[in-house]
Amino acid sequence: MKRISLTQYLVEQQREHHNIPAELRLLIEVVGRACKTISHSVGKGALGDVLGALESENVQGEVQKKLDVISNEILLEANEWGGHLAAMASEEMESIHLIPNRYPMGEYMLVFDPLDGSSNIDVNVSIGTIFSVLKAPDGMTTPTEQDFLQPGSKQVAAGYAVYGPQTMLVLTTGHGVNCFTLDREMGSWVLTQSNIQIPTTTKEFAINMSNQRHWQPPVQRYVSELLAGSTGPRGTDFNMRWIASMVADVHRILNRGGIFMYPADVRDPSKPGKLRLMYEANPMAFIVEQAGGMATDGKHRILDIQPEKLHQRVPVFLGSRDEVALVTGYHHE
Ligand code: AHM
Ligand code: MG
Repeated sequence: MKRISLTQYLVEQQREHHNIPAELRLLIEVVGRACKTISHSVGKGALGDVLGALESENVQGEVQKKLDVISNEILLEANEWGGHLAAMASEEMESIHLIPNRYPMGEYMLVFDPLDGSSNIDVNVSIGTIFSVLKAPDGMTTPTEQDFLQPGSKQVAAGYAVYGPQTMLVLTTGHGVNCFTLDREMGSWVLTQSNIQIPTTTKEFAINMSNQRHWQPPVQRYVSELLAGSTGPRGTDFNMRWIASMVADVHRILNRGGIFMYPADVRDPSKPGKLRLMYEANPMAFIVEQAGGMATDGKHRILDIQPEKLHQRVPVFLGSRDEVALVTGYHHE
C-alpha cells in the first residue's frame, strides 16, 4: 500500500485543487500534531497521572477532568506561535484566547472541544478532540467573541481525532471527508479512508434513552416507532448504540450509517439540549454533510444557525439522510 501522510495529502490538495491555502495547511498540521500529543497523554492513563478530576469547574459548571485541562493546554500552546491564528475559543474556557503579542497574528480562528466524552476518560472508553476553523472577519484588528459568532456554513475546515483502539483523525476542508490513522511507531498520520460516504438509510440509532421521559413529542414519536420494530409502523427492527462520546458515535455513523440524537429537554427551557453549537454541533454537522449525511436541530439545518453566544447549546440530529429527514419532518408537523 502506498502511504500518503497528512502532510502529503494537504500539499497535494493545495497544489492540485488550490483549495487549501498554505496558512490553513499549517494550521491543520499543527492541530494534528497537538492531537498526537493528546493521544499520547490519553494512552498513559494512570501511569501518567492524568486521570481523575480537578477541583475546578469549567464555564458550564461541569467538573473538569485532569485530561480536559491538559488537552486544552496542549492545543493552546501548539497553536499560539505558528502565525496562522488570530484567536482561539475552547469549550473549557469562558472567553476567547488571544494570541500573545510576541507572535504574529494570522487570519484564522480555531474553535475546539479539547477532550470530548469526559464521562469516558477514566473508564478507558473512546474519547476525542473536535475542532472547527473559521476565517477572521475582514478588517478585524483585535478579535472579540462577536467575531466567532459565524454560522457553521462559514467553517473552512473541521475535524476530530478519536482516541480509541486506534487513534484516527477525520478531516474536511469542504471537499469530502478523509480519515488518517496514527502510525504510533512513526508518529505520522497516514491516509486510510478517502471520501467517506454515510449510507443514506440505516437500521441503527443512538440516543441516551434514560432521558426519554423528558423528550418532546416529535422525538417520543420517532423513537417509539423505531422501538416498535418489525411489527410497528416502520416494519423493520432497529438496533441501538450509545457510547456517550460524540466522536465515537459519529465515527461509527460515518463508517456504517446511523442516526445520532441529543434532543432538547422539556425540563429546562434555558438548556436546549446538551451539546454545544460551536464546539460540537457545527464541526460534526460540517463533516456529516460533507459525507453525504444530514444534520439538523430538529427544525433547521445546523450549519445555518446564527450563533448568539460562544457556549450556546443546541439539539442535535445527525447522520444517515433518510432518518434525519424523517425526524426533522416530525418536528414540522
Ligand atoms: P462533554 O463535552 O462534557 O464530554 O459532553 C459531551 C458528551 C458527548 O460526547 C456525548 O454525546 C454526550 O456528552 C453524552 O451525554 P450523556 O452523558 O448525557 O449520555
Ligand atoms: Mg464535548
